Amino acid sequence: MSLNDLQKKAKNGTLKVGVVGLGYVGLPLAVQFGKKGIHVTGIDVSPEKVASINAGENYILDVNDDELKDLVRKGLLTATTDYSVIKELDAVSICVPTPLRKTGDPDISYIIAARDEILKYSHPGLLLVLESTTYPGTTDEWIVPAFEEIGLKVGEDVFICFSPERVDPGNETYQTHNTPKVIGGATPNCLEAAKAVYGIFLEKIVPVSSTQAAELVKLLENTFRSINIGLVNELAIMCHILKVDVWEVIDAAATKPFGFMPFYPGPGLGGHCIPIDPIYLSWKLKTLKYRARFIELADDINTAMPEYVVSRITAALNDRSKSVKGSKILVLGVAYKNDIDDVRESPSLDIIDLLIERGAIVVYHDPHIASVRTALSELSSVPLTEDLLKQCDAVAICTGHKSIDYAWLTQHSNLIFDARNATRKEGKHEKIVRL
Ligand code: SAJ
Repeated sequence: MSLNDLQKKAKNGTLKVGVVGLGYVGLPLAVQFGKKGIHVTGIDVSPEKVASINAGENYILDVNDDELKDLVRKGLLTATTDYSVIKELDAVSICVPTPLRKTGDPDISYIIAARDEILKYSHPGLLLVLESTTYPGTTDEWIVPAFEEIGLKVGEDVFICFSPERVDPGNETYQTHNTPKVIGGATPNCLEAAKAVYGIFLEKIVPVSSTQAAELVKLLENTFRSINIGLVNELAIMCHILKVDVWEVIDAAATKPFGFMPFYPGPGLGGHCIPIDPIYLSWKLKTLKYRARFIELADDINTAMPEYVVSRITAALNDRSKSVKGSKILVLGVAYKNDIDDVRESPSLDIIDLLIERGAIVVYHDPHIASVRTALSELSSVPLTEDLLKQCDAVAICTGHKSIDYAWLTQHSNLIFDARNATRKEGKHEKIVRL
């Protein structure tokens, strides 16, 4: 099938699309195609995910339960663990994880595994779009040559692109269909193929000149966040030394209507994007004999924040003639950011272990997370009651969930270390020490 045929199928709605990886990126993407009347097959290694989808049961926050049920009922959305369906598909998007290895190096094994399965069932006319965040060169070095090697000419027989996912879980304003989508093609024809297919549901496509540019766009977006968060985390440390309120300083700076964007200090960097994506970039440059110093410095500062927060909690207890050792400390909030139920890379988990190492009796409460496993403990969320607060020598606010009543918390706590300025409405208070 030629580019022209693919474009025609995209136009007349007879296109058949596949999405590999049915997580917080892949499932919303699949649903967007289905909602436009395109038959979409989800492919995942998890039989549980596949069974859930085929039963019309949703498991992703940003997907509407009834929409998914309706698409499955109409036969527009099906799921399978069997990659051979790709023989029947015109386009496939890869939305698999790209974590770091224990060594701190990029782990693109999920991309390679998906690629190898897709290769088995590839055919002329197939469009392949990699969405997983990865270092510049991944598509050109690991995907394109593999298809050329089996005799499929990229840009003529098959079309290969990179298009970074820009899913912000829980964001009610910007979702998959109305977030501008950057796309870079291995060749101009590849880009045209992806524009035709993604243009079915996307409001805005941002074409760039290469797959490397598209890969780098995403890394810039998240490195920008990591470095600015590192800056304000170091500002918090400097403000403490200067005895200035860092939260007041940032809020006042944020009144500048141009040339400034507020970021806020915290207990460290969590999530599966911001702590990881910049390292993909610095690792790639290291292989090219360049040291990305900004990225490394921000990573040093951000990863040292849990230790810094524990040192501040220790000092606050000490000022009240208490030691961490033997103190009962409530960690309030273990999710990696406010009002979500995700603990991946959460700095709260490091803070729990650092306090345990110093002999504290640690409990946690998080309305969104029933239980957590850290390196040193397995804990369940305890009910947040007046009694509990009375028994705790300190409360460490590590995530500022909106559902908590911070006035009530202040009233009944002995000491609060607030790493998120969640108690801002309480103003200066003898029980509250802030980052
Ligand atoms: N954080 C701070 N201070 C800040 C902002 C964030 O300490 O000023 C911390 C958060 O508490 C969290 C970590 O950084 O632990 C990451 O927070 P995030 O707001 O960047 O949220 P993420 O990790 O969910 O990032 C995602 C990213 N989306 C994609 O990669 C597609 C990111 O690009 C988005 O900008 C971000 O959501 C968003 O804006 O919510």
